[in-house]
Amino acid sequence: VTGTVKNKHVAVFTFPYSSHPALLLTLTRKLASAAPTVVFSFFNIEKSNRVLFSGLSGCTNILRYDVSDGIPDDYVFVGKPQEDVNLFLAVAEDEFRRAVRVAEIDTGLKISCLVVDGFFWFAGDMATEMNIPWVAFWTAGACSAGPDEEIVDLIPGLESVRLGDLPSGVVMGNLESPFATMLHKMGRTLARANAVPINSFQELDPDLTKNLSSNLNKFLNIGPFNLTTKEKTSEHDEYACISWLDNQKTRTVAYICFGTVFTPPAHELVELAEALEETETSFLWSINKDSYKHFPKGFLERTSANETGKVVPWVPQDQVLNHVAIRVFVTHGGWNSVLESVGAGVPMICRPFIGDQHMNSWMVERVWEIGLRIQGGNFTKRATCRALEHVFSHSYKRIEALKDLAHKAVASNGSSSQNFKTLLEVVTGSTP
Ligand code: U2F
Repeated sequence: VTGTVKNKHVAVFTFPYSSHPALLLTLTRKLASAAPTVVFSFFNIEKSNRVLFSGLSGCTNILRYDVSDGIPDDYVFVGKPQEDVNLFLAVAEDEFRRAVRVAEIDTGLKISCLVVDGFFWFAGDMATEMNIPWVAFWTAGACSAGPDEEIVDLIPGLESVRLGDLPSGVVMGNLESPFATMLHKMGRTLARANAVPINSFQELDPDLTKNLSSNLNKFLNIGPFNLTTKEKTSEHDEYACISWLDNQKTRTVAYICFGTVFTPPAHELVELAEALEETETSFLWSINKDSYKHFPKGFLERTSANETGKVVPWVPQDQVLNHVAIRVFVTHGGWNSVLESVGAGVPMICRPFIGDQHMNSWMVERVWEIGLRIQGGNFTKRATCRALEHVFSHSYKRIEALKDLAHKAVASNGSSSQNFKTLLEVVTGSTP
C-alpha cells in the first residue's frame, strides 16, 4: 500500500463465481478511489483473483488476498449441479476469517467494516463479533431480492410476478442444497446489515425500492455500474466486433449472448441459428468456442461469407450494445446484461435459465415493457422467428425513457450518486 497514510481497513468478501467478483471489484475500486486513506483488502479465490487483477493498475489502496476454493487436491468433479460452489461454501466462512487475520497482521490495521457479497449471511455474525458495520452488496436486481402461473401478491412492488419466476431454491426447487440454504440464511439475516447497496437505479423499480427501504437499513441503489465505470476488464475487442458492426446498417443486428455461466443446450442453438437464417437477421453472437460444433452444418461458413453473421467467443458487450447497428439483444436475462441493455436503450428477447434470470425476464416483458420472453420458455425455430419479427417491427418506447433515467441517476446530483455518498459514509465510518 503506497501513497497517503492509511487509517482504516475494510474487508471485501467476494462470492467467487460468474460476474460477482468483477462487480465486487468494481464497487471496491469506486470506494477505494473515493476514500484514499482507507485500505481495502479484497478476498477471493486465486483463480478468479488472477483474472481480475491481471493488468489492473492505479488502485494502490486495494490489497489482493487469495482464499481457498475448498476443492481438495485429489478431488474429481462428478458433474453435480453447483459442485464448485458447494465445495467453496463449505469452507468460505473459515477461510475468510483466516485471511482477515492475515490481512490485519500485514497492514497493522484492524478491520473497521465488512463489505461483502449479499449471499454471505455469516458476515452479520462476524461484524457483530468485531463490532463493526456490515455492508451486504446485492449484485442482482431488486426484483430478485425476494414457478407456475400463480401470482405472488405478498411482495409490495412485485404484484404481477408469477411464483414460477421467483428464483429456484427460494420457494421451490431443491430447498436443501447448500446454495438454497445460503439464500434462506441470507433472507433471514439481511435486515441486520447496516447497508444493502445494489447495482441498479431506484427509478427503475420505485415501488420495490420503497418496499425494500422499509425492510432494510439503507437500501441503496448505486448503479448502473456500467454507466459509471470507465475502465472495464471486459472491454477489449480482440475479435474486431466493432469494426464488423461499423459495416452493418443502422438498427439491423441482433446481438446474442447468454452470459458467463450458461450455454443453451445444443438443440436450442440449432433452432436459434435456423431462425436467424430463416428471418435473414444479421447477428453478432458471443458464445464459447466449444459450442461452435453444435451449429447447423455450414451455418458459420454461410453467414460469415455473406457477412450477415459473426460468431466469437467474447465481445466488449457494453460497447457492442451501444453501437448504432444493434437492434435487439437476445439474452439469458442476467442482471448485468439487462442493465447494460437498458443503459444502451436496446430491447431484449429473453431466454432465462436459472435463478433471478426468470424474474428479470418477467420484469423486462411485463413490468418495464422493454422486450419479450421467448414463447414456450426455450428456443424453437418458430418461437424465435416470431420473437425476432415482433421486435423488428415494434418500437419499444419505454426503453428510451428508462435509458434516460439510468443516465440521470448516475449524473453528479442523481439518485445513485447521492446514495453512493451515503454508502461511503457507512464504509469509512464517517456516518454522523
Ligand atoms: C450471473 O450472471 P452472468 O455472469 O451469467 O451474466 P450477466 O449478469 O449478464 O453478466 C455478464 C457480464 O459479462 C459481460 C457482460 C456482463 O457485464 O457485459 N460479457 C462481455 O463483456 N462479453 C461477452 O462476450 C460476454 C459477457 C447469474 F447467472 C445471473 O443470473 C445474475 O443476474 C448475475 C448477477 O448476479 O450473475
